[in-house]
Amino acid sequence: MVTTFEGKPGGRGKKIGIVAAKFNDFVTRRLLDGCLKELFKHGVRKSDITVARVPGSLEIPLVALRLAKRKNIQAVICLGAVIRGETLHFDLVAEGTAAGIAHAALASGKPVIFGVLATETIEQANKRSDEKKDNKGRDAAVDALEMIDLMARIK
Ligand code: INI
Repeated sequence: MVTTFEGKPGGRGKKIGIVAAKFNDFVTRRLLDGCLKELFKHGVRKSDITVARVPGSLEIPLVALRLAKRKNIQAVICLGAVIRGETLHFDLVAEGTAAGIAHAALASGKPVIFGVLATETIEQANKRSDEKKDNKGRDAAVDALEMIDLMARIK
């Protein structure tokens, strides 16, 4: 028999940290909004959510790890928007952020969810942070709840 583990995204009693970059705030505030609404929809209480705003995506990993190490936080959601400009900076920021967030998950042993957009254009970033349709912040909220449940099932 195959043993299969799968998490379900229940929000009741869940304690969540969110780290959201202020860089490209016109995108990240919509990601944060979508994320919060989705958490509330799943039954997460306002008082069980801690939000930290950081200057840019590269600052996300350090703060995500700090939050993930807190006893009263079960998962951290990272929100940012890296939009390609004319420089090499895009690759440095996008790759550094992704690697740092993965490190925060492994170093803390808790789910640290990658809700950072890396897009070629502003239009693509707008599309993936839409209030009504696609919203990566909303997806990240569901992923966090699902991962908390999955980790609890795999002892
Ligand atoms: N930070 C972002 O979140 N998105 C970007 O697109 C971006 N670009 O392109 O430069 C960006 N840079 C700032 C960076 O994350 C740090 O805040 C900064 O380098 C200070 O450490």
